Amino acid sequence: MCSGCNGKGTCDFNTILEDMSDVYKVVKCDCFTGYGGDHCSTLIDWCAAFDQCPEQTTCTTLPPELNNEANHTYFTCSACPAGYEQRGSKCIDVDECAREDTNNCTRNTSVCVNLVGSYYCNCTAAGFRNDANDPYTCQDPTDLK
Ligand SMILES: [Ca+2]
Repeated sequence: MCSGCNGKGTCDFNTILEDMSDVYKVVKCDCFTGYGGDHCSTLIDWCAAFDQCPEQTTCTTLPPELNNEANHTYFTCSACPAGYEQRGSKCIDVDECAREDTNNCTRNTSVCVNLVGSYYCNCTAAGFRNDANDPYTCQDPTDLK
C-alpha cells in the first residue's frame, strides 16, 4: 500500500519500505522537489543541505512551489552587508579609496583610508580634524570652537 505521500509525491511501487509480510507492504514515496521524509511530509531545508551562501549573508530556503530544478534554484542568499560586495561565493571588502567617486573624502584636506567593511578620511590639512561623529568630513580649525 501507499501512504498517499501527503499529496506531495508519487508512490514508487517497486521499492518496499516496510514489509508486513502477508498483511501489507508499504512502498516508498518519490517526493516532489522540496519535500522529504518517508511520506513527503517534511520540507527540505536546502540551506542546511547546501550551505552555499557567502559568509555574512543569510540563506533562505525557497518554498517548494518556487523551487526551480532547471536552474537549481532552491534557496536565496541575502546581499552582502554594506561595505562589501559579492565576488563568486564570497563577500569581499569594497575598496572605497580605489576610485574617487566611491568615497566622500575631500581631496585637499584629507586622504582616503580603506578599512575592512568601511573607510575613513584621514585629515591631512593643518589643524583639520574629523568631526567626532563623522569619519568622512574634515573640519576647518576655524569652524572648531
Ligand atoms: Ca572598505
